[in-house]
Amino acid sequence: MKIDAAKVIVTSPGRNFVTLKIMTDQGVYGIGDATLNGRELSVVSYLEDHVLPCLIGKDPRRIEDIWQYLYRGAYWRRGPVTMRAIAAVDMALWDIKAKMADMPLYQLLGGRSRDGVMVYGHANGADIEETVEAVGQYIDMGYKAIRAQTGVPGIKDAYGVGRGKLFYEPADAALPSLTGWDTRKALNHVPKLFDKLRATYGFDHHLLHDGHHRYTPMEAANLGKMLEPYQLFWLEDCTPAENQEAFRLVRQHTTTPLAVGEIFNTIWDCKDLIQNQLIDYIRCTIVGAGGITHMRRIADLAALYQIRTGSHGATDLSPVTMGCALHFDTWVPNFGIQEYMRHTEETDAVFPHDYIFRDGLLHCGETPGHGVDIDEQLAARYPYKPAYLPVARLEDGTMWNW
Ligand code: GCO
Ligand code: MG
Repeated sequence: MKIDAAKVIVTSPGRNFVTLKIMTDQGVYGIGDATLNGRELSVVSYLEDHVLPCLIGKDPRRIEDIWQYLYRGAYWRRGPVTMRAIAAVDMALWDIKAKMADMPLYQLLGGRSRDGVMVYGHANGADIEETVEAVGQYIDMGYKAIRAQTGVPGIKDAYGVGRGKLFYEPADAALPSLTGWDTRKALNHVPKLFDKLRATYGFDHHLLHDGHHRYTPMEAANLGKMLEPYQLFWLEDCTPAENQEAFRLVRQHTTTPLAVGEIFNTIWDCKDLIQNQLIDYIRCTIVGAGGITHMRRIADLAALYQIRTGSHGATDLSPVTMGCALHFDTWVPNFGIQEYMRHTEETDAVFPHDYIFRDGLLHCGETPGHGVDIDEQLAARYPYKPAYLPVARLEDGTMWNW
């Protein structure tokens, strides 16, 4: 069996997606996601110019060997572009293998560990009142877990405030738009949101919050402490993780569970945080961290320390990644939670899929493969549109972490 053709499809049904399709001489094909929000075309080039020529003629059943070939063989290891390209190939090859086995992907991974996948949705609002209302809507829809973000008085476009009720799409302009940040104001305001949420809805639902890399370690520790009475499921990306020792400082001061990993690319980014038990949830995802093959290694390492998974699932991860993630989540023993930001109807139409939301859980389907396809004709109707993530500056103009 041989890979006889492969192509990269760029489409923008409301937002940009980069998709890899690998074809074989036996007529079976596989689909992978290679989307890197705001830097999409770099992965297109990496795949088209440097990966696809090496794939033609290879046996698609040798998933592990192809992974190692692309990782070790590049010499230049790791990084978001390389690892997304590898992830896309890996997803497509697992799709092919599962189709050939005539099984849904989770069966090949080891079978079902749970009935469905607990997801969290994004509730946000311009102020506390709006966010409280948005959380109520998710509760009414059956969600068991909800991430809550709110606008902060005095901060221009604080992180996490979307434009629609169910959708939050930060990559919103042809050049990066300017947002503001002020830690003092946020620290004054965020605990009030959770106070109000618990007073309104009680403690039956899981609540989450994303710090989006904005706080210094000591500020993050302070926030974690202030949030303790509200029993969060997790506080996410409370401080940047380049210096992983930063999490030790946060950890020493708070029992609020910590989650990190959406911008990590390999197990090496996770290793020290996991082995030193500085986090509770590892949030890498299939597209960001080298595909299913590599995510299994990360999850297994985390399991040794009772750390659970919490896959990133923002709208910039295409339905292809969501499909793969749900098969992974259905199998992985140390599953924690899956982020679920709904895609628009246009996106869902371009990527026909068999996963469904029911009673607060997402369920992967039983179609052989990962269960997500691409409608190429429809995709062609939505050409690429440059779209950047925002940048953030402090009040005095200093650049900050968006
Ligand atoms: C999340 C994330 C996203 C990112 C986005 C960037 O937790 O969902 O922080 O909203 O900002 O994926 O492309
Ligand atoms: Mg996040």
